[in-house]
Amino acid sequence: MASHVDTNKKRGVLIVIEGLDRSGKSTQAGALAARLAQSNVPAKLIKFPDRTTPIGKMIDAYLRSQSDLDDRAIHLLFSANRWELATSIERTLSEGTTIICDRYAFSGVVYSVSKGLPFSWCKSPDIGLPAPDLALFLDVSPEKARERGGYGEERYEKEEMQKRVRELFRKFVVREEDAEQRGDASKDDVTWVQIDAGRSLEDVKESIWREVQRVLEDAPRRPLRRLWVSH
Ligand code: DGP
Repeated sequence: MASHVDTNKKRGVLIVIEGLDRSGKSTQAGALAARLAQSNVPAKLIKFPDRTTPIGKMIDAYLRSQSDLDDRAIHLLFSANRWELATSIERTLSEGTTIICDRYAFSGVVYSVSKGLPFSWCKSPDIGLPAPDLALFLDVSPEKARERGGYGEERYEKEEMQKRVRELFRKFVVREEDAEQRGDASKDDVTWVQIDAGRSLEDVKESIWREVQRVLEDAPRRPLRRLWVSH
């Protein structure tokens, strides 16, 4: 972590919100940012992919099917887009500001594995990123997503793809819970919470807030970890 940091200051907490398209991720991320502000917790909302950077613009063109790229090449671009912001994420956290991150490396893995790339290959470029203190998986059924107006026009917004993505997100959650129960030292050390995002906006907000209050209490006492690095 950066050397200019005031060591008496409590660090911010890295909260990642993951989920399918139409799960309400971005709405909930915004609502959480507002609630943190009301509670006088300094917080910043970020989103991946960040389509404003040069790499982000290539990703945007790919997602809108304006360009075609090899599956591995686009995977690496999504990862590079996260690495572009890694230093600024660390600095922000060390200055005491909490970050709410709309999608992260787990999206990176599940969307590419859904296309047939190997799981461990997909994880490798993101190894060492700042690890979230809490990862929330907003789970919504394809039926619910359809009720909400279905998917949009972008490349991955197809029901078959979304079903595979959902199963893979669930595997992240279950694998970590199993490892926790076995006391497996090689576990990822990411605290996953699955949230039923098929409920009302208010109910989902309350569930998220409960989890966030807990992590705001606990996480600043321990150093920020690195993603998928054995500790
Ligand atoms: P969003 O802006 O949250 O709607 O995300 C755009 C799309 O990109 C969405 O279908 C999910 C997908 N996506 C997000 N992150 C990644 C990633 O790291 N890798 C891949 N392959 N897809 C991603």
